[in-house]
Amino acid sequence: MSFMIEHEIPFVREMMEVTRNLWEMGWGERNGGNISYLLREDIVKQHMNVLDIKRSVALPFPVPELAGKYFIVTGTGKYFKNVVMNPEENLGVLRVNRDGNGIEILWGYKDGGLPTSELAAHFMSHIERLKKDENHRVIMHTHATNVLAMTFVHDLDEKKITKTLWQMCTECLIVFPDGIGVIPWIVPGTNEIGKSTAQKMQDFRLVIWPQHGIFGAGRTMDETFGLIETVEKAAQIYMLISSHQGGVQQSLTDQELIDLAKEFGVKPAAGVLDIR
Ligand code: 2HA
Ligand code: ZN
Repeated sequence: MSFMIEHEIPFVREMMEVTRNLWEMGWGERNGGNISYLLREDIVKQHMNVLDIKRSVALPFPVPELAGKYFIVTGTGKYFKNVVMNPEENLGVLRVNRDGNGIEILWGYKDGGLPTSELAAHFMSHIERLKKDENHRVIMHTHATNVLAMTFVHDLDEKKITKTLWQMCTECLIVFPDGIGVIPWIVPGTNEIGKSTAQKMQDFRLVIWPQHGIFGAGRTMDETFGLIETVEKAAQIYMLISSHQGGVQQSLTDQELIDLAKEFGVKPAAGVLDIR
């Protein structure tokens, strides 16, 4: 336990905290969910010897755009619940090699483990988000309960789902004015789901995987968690009102959403407010 309290590497501590929070929200059952966090080289060097490569592993998908970049990533098959008790087994720090066709593990995955099975989706999404925002850092995947439930009962058209979510809580439009992307159902852990997710990340910081969960992207752990938390809250309201006997009596109008956007200086994604 003292290890947990005394842990001194700030980015390890951030991962410990966020995995615990995701688990406590009930969105990270068993080994569900995964996180990757792009680290600054100078900060990694303050805490570990980056010349000491513990293991090198080939990547089945080349990512030359990420060559030389450092990440801390949750381990494949590992439980969010357990990260806080044993970060060195459940997390790993790695660097993408010079050719971008493999990773060099520098710390963690102590029992011989490997990074998340969704590494393709994470790395490909980082590439797309970095093109949009040089300060982008975090990709987070979790099995947010009501988002998942909503994908069974709501139209999966991304403009329609965005509009419904904006209508569920007044502040949703301000938090994610760009809206939310939705991919088709695809087998998880594949390069195909990685490519499809990353393609959506060109336009969105949030991507729904139907009947599975959600991906979020952001500059910090708090921002990324907050994005997902806001969508999940909206999805929860949707699920509550959808099953309510009295039905919906009133909702946010398009004019109210437009007024909101104007007041807060955000630009709502095109084509969403036109939906009737
Ligand atoms: O890590 O969530 O999508 C387990 C998963 C795969
Ligand atoms: Zn998943």
